[in-house]
Amino acid sequence: KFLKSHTVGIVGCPFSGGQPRAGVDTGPLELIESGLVQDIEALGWKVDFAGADTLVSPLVADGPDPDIGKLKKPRLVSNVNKQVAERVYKHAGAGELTVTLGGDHSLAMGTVSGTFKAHPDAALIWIDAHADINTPLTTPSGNLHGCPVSFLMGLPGTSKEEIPEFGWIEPVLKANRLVYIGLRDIDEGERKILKENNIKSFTMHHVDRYGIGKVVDMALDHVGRDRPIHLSFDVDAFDPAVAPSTGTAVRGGLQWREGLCAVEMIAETGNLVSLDIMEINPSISSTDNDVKQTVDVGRALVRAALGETLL
Ligand code: Z70
Ligand code: MN
Ligand code: MN
Ligand code: MN
Repeated sequence: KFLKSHTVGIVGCPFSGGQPRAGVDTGPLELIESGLVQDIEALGWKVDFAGADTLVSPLVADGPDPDIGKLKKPRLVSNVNKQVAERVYKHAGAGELTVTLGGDHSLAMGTVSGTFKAHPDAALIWIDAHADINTPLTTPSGNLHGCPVSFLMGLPGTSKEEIPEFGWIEPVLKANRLVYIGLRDIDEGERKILKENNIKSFTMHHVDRYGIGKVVDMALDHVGRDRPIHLSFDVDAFDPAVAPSTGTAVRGGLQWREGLCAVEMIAETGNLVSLDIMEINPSISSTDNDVKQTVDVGRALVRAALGETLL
């Protein structure tokens, strides 16, 4: 409905600067090397990907980058995301379905900016253990992967006047176009923001209570079933037993089929225009199988998003 060609544009983002743990920058290459491109082609899509050696770069600081208030590596995160926004827009503006491989979740500043530039009426579905809606004023950690949504909404503390370093980010996201699924680790300041802005949030309590199918139906009803969808999926939404190789695993998460069912239902709308797979960290594992399992679930999410069904 909203795509001009049956083509997937892949944006690889080997970036870890939005959080403290090394290794999440190797997530994209692990996904590519696992056979993700072949998976996508086997589902009948063309792939627009410049190659693993041209993942968005350079993802390093090009000068001193002192904290701004509590925010860590602010210029680095901003500069990287500005590049990511341009790359995503290039694909989305050409009518491709964009798949961005992270990298930490601060990258959603760029992916959502790029998607919404091409699809201003889009909705954002955020599947995550965390709300990632801290502002520069509320963040307890200063880690920018906990903040992307506040910048996209233009919440207090994120304006050009208050923090010109992020002035390129337009406040494209309205509260009623955002819905969360899977939340279970929310900071006090975030809780207040979610309530004050009436942001629809399906926590793990709702998943337990209603089941994932009903939750996704309610989420789609809330944002509207006839607009483009950007799905930003943080693999820590899964239970640590399903996706162990991630920086902030929180117990009590989605089971394998619950996460995939959610993505299958979103794919079924035919409205998906952009997908993020974020926070796979191949450096975090306690058994030999942890990385493979986490990469496998990431690949399975992409296939589900592109129309793979069980039958
Ligand atoms: C916390 C913060 C976060 C992911 C951790 C944690 C945020 N709310 N996001 N792991 N993916 O630091 O703002
Ligand atoms: Mn393209
Ligand atoms: Mn996240
Ligand atoms: Mn998270």
